[in-house]
Amino acid sequence: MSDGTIAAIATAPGEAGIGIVRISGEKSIQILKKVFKPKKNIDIEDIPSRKVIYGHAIDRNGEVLDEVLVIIMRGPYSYTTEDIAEIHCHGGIVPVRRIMEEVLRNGADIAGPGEFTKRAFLNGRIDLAQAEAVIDVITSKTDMGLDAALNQLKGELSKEIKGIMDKLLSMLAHIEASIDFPEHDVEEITVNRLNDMLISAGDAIEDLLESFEEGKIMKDGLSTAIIGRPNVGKSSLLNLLLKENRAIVTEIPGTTRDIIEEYLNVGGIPIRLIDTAGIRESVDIVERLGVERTKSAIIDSDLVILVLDASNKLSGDDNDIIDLIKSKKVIAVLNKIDLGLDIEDQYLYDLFGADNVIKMSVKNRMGLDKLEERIKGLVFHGKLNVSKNNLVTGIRHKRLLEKALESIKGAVLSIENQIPVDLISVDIKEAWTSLGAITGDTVGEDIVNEIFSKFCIGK
Ligand SMILES: Nc1nc2c(ncn2[C@@H]2O[C@H](COP(=O)(O)OP(=O)(O)OP(=O)(O)O)[C@@H](O)[C@H]2O)c(=O)[nH]1
Ligand SMILES: [Mg+2]
Repeated sequence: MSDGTIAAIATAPGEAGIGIVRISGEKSIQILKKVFKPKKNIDIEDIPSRKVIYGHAIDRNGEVLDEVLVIIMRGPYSYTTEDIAEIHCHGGIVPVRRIMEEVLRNGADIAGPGEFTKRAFLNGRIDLAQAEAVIDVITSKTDMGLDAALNQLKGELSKEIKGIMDKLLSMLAHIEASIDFPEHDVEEITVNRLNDMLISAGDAIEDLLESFEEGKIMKDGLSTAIIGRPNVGKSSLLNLLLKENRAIVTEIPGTTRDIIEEYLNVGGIPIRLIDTAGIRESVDIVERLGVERTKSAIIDSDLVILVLDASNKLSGDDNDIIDLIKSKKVIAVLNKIDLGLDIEDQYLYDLFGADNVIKMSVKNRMGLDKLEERIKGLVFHGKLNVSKNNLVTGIRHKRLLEKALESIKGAVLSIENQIPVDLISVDIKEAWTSLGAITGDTVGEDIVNEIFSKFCIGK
């Protein structure tokens, strides 16, 4: 059990319909008694769990701070498994702050980031993968990302991981038995059986690992950078894809100075679309910094849309940019085709593949369908495997799965080399420990703290 009673403003700062101050811990109801005066003459101790009560938040002199609704959720049937009290007031910065101050004055400590969820984990209500899913739900940028996070929150990923862990444990039990009864026959059977079980556990882990590429895109969107030299129509293309005038477009080269980022959905694929500053040698300091950001955006991107001016020959700047994106997945858009075709299109077909070169006129909305089709085609070979239940979306989970797989492969190799079975158990135990770090069974306090430090306050 965690100690102390914590409080936080659980809603985002700003003006809104309601704001919520949340209190969790032993003293929650005691503190509520001090800061809440119900309209009806009822004892706060008698308020049933999860019933909404109307009244006023008050300070120590009985002065009204705001008109509020209050809910008590008694442990263990609450988010943290502790007694929780929530005060719902008007959603302005001042009312929420006033009530929070009064709650702190009456003995609550300010909650750290994610401390409510951390308590839910430490008190055993959810495991670590589920706790991590909470932050993924809150920060989800796409519908698919939210669905994957909700699935993980339900415990589906944990169930699968725990299934593999149980298999590993039963292997360890087999090995124990073979050590206790070391007759030759027992050993033979155990080794064969062990080998099969290890391969099946390895396959299950590989399946999960394979889902990561997809899972990451679902969660973060396919990171797509629109790049090119100034004035070729990058921002115009962003606006066309978004169907709104998000970015400033002018005929002056060097219009976009900073990264512009928006989420959109292309044929079911979540995309994080990034418009960048046109790349060229420049003496302007602001423009030069913009170009630096463009270069980092290229490095971080999953896909690059290179925009070129179809009505002119490739310039030195174009060729420099082509050099920059050699190792990337690229779609080349030959824009301004309404002004004619003078660019070396054959050379570009050879360079990027004919399928990846698309002639467009953003001005006349020509070629958009083809571009969208191509984006779809490049991702998961055009078909999304959304039916799959468990997607691995977190890099922490991916690394641990890789580690577990490595240990299992080590064990299989040891069997092949006829290494004594009790030594093989070391690898199996390691695999079990790596998987356990996903669910939180085998994870240290420092890692737990690091995970929750990324949460927002009040969750
Ligand atoms: N004729 C023609 N003009 C276009 C087309 N697409 C964009 N333009 C024009 O090209 C100019 C530059 O467009 P932007 O979208 O601002 O170009 P950009 O690549 O973002 O430029 P920077 O931000 O300076 O790097 C504007 O005047 C657009 O109207 C097109 O398909 N045909
Ligand atoms: Mg621009």
